[in-house]
Order: sequence, then C-alpha cells, then structure tokens
Amino acid sequence: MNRIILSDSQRAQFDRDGFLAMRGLFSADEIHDIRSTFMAAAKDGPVPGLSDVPKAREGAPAVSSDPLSFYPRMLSPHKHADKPVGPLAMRYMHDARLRPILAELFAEEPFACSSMFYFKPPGARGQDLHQDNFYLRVKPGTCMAAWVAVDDADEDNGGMMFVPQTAGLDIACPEMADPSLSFTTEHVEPPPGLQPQMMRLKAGDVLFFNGSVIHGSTPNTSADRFRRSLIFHYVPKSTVEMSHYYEALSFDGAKHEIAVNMEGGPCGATQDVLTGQH
Ligand SMILES: O=C(O)CCC(=O)C(=O)O
Repeated sequence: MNRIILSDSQRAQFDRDGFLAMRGLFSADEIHDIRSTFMAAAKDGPVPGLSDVPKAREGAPAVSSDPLSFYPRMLSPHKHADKPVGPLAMRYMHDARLRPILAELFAEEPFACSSMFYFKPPGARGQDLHQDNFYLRVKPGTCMAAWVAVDDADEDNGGMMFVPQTAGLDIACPEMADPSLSFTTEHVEPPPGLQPQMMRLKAGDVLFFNGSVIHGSTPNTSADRFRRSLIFHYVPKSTVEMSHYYEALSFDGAKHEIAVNMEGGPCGATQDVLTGQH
C-alpha cells in the first residue's frame, strides 16, 4: 500500500514502538462538540446500558468517594442511535481523517469495532498497564486504537503512558492491578529494562496504538482538570476471529460478520473464553 499520510519518521516510530501521536487532527470546535455532548449525557450520573460503573472491590475507594461512580466510562456509545452521543460517536468513528491513517498503519482497509468515552474527573483512578488485544482477541494480527484527546492530558490529570518497543509482544496473561490506582483489574508488567513513558497531549490530538503495546493511564491527581477521551478500536479487514463483544463495521457503515475467537487465551485453558469487554 502506498504511503500517503505518514512521514518516514512517523512510520519508523510506529514500527518500533507501536504507537504514534497525530497532533491537532480534530479542531477546537469539534472537540467542544464532543465534550459538551458527552457531558450532557452524563449530567445526571450513570446512564443504564451505556455507563460502565466500576464494580465494588476490596481496596477500591468506597462508592460515595469514587469520582468514577458518578462519571464512569461509557461503552459503545455509537450503538445508541436514540441519544445525541450515538450519531456523534458513529460519525467520528468513521471520520474520513482516521481511515487513511489506519489503512496505512494496518497496510489494509480498517473496520471499526468499538467506541468508548472516558470522563476521568479529578480524583479518578487510572487504567493499569494492559494490552488491548487481550480483550479484543483479534486473530490473526491485532487491533488498533484511535484515542482522541478531548482535554489536554499529562502527568497531572491522568495522561496516557506507553511502554516503547512493545509493538510486537505476545499477549501476556495479566496480573492483578492495584484497585486503589486502577478501575480495571489487569496489570501487565513491562519486559525487563522497559519503562512506561508519559505522553503529553493537547485536546484534538489523536493517539494510534496497536493491540500489543503495553499502555495505561495514571490516576487524575489534579484539583480541577477532567481528562476526557473518545476512544475507537479498529481491526484489519483480513481479521478472521475476534471477541464476541465487538462487531465490525466498514467505513461506509456496512456490517461484516467475523467469527468469535473461542480460544483459551494467554492465561491458559482455564481463562474464561469470553473475556470481558475492554
Ligand atoms: O483513557 C485511558 O485512561 C485509558 C484508555 C486505554 O488504555 C485504552 O483505551 O486502551
């Protein structure tokens, strides 16, 4: 496939690290629209069928003091055509600026398969280091995220961390995450000698990363800065199997049947074959 978007150095960075920040892809007006539409959806707290309220766990903050109890992430907003977030998420998931970048990174046509929105208010826990293809279970190859910064994101408000040079790693069986720091339960330890690095992003930047890269986010320790993000996942057209939680849509909106991956996964035969949604 011809290179049409990425420079040689961007391509080399993605090939080495498995992640790449494309700066200023979305305008301030677009980000304002995304932010205000999701904030309006969340104004009365969790929305049944859309919000993913963290489960009570030993060591996690009490519901009454957990900012994520009021502002949990929203899963698959693009499937909610009856709410303003639905058409908005569907439109950006199929945005014409994302497709050629994804096509170049996959070296083939991308299919969209998931959307999420993270509010991450001040005081919220982060998401411990993990690999996305543990959840999406794409085979062969891997998935790709397009992570849209809806606020400036850095070390103070729970920015994104990536472990360089993990683009080609196998999917590991995770350890248990610290519930006081992470609202998810998985932790993947970086290989010896490799350290997570914080990305500094501006609202409107888009991070692309593949499903093997070890990444996560820190707690939001700021006093008053939300760290919102609109996140999409894609699979290459040649995908044969993936988790039953997802369905593939081409950029023209057509649905494509992909078989369910029923293998035991990296934790062995005892792992629930239907690993939870990302
Ligand atoms: O936005 C975050 O805090 C974490 C998101 C993430 O790790 C992911 O989408 O895979």
